[in-house]
Amino acid sequence: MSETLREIAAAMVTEGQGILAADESTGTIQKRFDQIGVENTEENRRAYRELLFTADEAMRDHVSGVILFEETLGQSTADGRRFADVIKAAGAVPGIKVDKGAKPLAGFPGEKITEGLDGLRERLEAYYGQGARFAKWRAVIDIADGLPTWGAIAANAHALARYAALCQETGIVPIVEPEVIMDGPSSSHDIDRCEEVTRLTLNVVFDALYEQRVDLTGMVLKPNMVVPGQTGPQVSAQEVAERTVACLKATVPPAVPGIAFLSGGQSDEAATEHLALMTRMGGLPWALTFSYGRALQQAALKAWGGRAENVPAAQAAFAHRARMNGRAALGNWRAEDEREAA
Ligand code: 5MM
Repeated sequence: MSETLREIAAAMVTEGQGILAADESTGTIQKRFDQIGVENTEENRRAYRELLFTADEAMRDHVSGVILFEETLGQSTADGRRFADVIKAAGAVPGIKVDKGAKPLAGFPGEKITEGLDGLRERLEAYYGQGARFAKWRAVIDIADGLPTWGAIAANAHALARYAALCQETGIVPIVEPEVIMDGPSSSHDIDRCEEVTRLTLNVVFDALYEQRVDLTGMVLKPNMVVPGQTGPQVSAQEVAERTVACLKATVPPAVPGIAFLSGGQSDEAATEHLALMTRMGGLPWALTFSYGRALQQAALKAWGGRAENVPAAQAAFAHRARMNGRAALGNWRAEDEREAA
């Protein structure tokens, strides 16, 4: 029996579990490897991803899905097991980043458009054949003086909606990720500005999804939280949680089964605490969980440092963050839990 979009989406937001965003493109993983002095070779990328996907406790108990980069979907463990099969065996859903990255938007200085729609139908069919059951497309919305413009938001929303419709046609659940950036070139904005831009962006995105006939019950939203810019005036974790939930309630239809947040450059612990405070509020129409890249991987990358003998320590660091975020998704996380041995 083939899985329906609703079944896949429900599995992606299984209670107490979340999504590992391991879909760094070759350029982004370069930046991560530079921080730990590891050469960005295909074999090092493969070995690092193997470390994550074979971390038993984290994968089995706390990870509902993994977003892969195209190269990674075609890779295997050192002993020859395809990564998509390893992820499935752990009870998680394999997914694939299908956008081709954010490029300068013609006519809109300082703004970007995410590309990758040409040939997407054929690529999705091939990814399905390789085992992917969900996909991800990220739109980048920067805040700066006079930005974003409505034109750039609308162009990105249209692309997100066209991508989502193509995914659903192929039996693949789209993760729709409109990211209002907190750590871009100009990051001194306050939380009010982030809230205003996030609300506008989500409204325009859901309009576009409706226009393109996307089935909201067969998708997952991956938004930013409502936070101040990295160098802007900071606020309490409780305020971030309350304003994020208020913003989502005002913009995200209850038909959407789940919301899986990106971490966006927040510290590991802040990303966990914000999620815990939101889930603890309760009474929300959608499941809330994480789809973190940096906030799940930073500690593991550092512990690994590119050395085979550090794999157990790196897997323990990943398991710790996955456990903390799993608890946060249930609303059970407490700050003192962070002291548990990794
Ligand atoms: C893991 O990073 C993803 C890939 O980024 P590039 O396409 O720029 O290489 C990224 O899309 C990620 O899935 C989201 O931004 C969420 O990651 P964070 O680190 O913000 O939680």
